[in-house]
Amino acid sequence: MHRKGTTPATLDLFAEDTPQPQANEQIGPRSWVLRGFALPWVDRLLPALDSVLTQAPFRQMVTPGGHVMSAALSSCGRYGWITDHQGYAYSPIDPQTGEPWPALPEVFLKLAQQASDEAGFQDFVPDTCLINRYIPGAKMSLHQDKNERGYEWPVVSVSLGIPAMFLFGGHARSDATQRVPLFHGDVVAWGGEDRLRFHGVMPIKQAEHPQLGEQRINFTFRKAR
Ligand code: MD3
Ligand code: FE
Repeated sequence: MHRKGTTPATLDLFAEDTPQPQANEQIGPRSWVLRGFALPWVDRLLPALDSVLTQAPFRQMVTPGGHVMSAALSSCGRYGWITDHQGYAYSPIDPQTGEPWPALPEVFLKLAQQASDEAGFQDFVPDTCLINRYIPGAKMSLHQDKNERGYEWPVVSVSLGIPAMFLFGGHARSDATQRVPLFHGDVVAWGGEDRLRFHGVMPIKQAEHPQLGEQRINFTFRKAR
């Protein structure tokens, strides 16, 4: 390996042992995958997540149609996303504890803001973070995020743990979907004309992550109100 001394014939910027900054991947006009963006944050995210889950444990919720969601959910921030036989809603109170949701940890907020800046959405101040936990076999059917009061703010999603195949559709449920693999540390941010695109998560394949074990955890930051 040519490191010092004479002038190299070719720069070794792309040597195998040189970690490459990963290019942001554009998956829609205003939708970006920021590969590995959350990796430097993980060691601060996990203790904050533990604290949130102590106050608001994961639970499985029922959809208005009477189906039990395969992902287990919790929330933090001023509002939490809930579903029951009555419908989907944002609530300032966790119905399971009768208490307000845990505050949005500072490290969650800072990560969401840095990621939204990177994707071209300035001044995003989320007031809710939905936390989804997938075990192998769990999925999320194609849907739109439309329980928020307005759609002028982006959505930022952080993937941790075992991989998922994300489905990115169009504005009609029947539109073709792109499949986007999401790995530990990847962040997806989308807004503007892409804000109401259909999306979902294919059934999670069995795998084990060294830090998180047999699970995938996703944070979804939104402005509900
Ligand atoms: C939409 N959760 O909770 S959003 C949800 O992996 C939800 O748990 C997903 O959808 C999950 O409502 C993460 C990921 C996402 C990524 C890119 C999109 C949704 C998108 C682009 C356009 C529209
Ligand atoms: Fe969604």
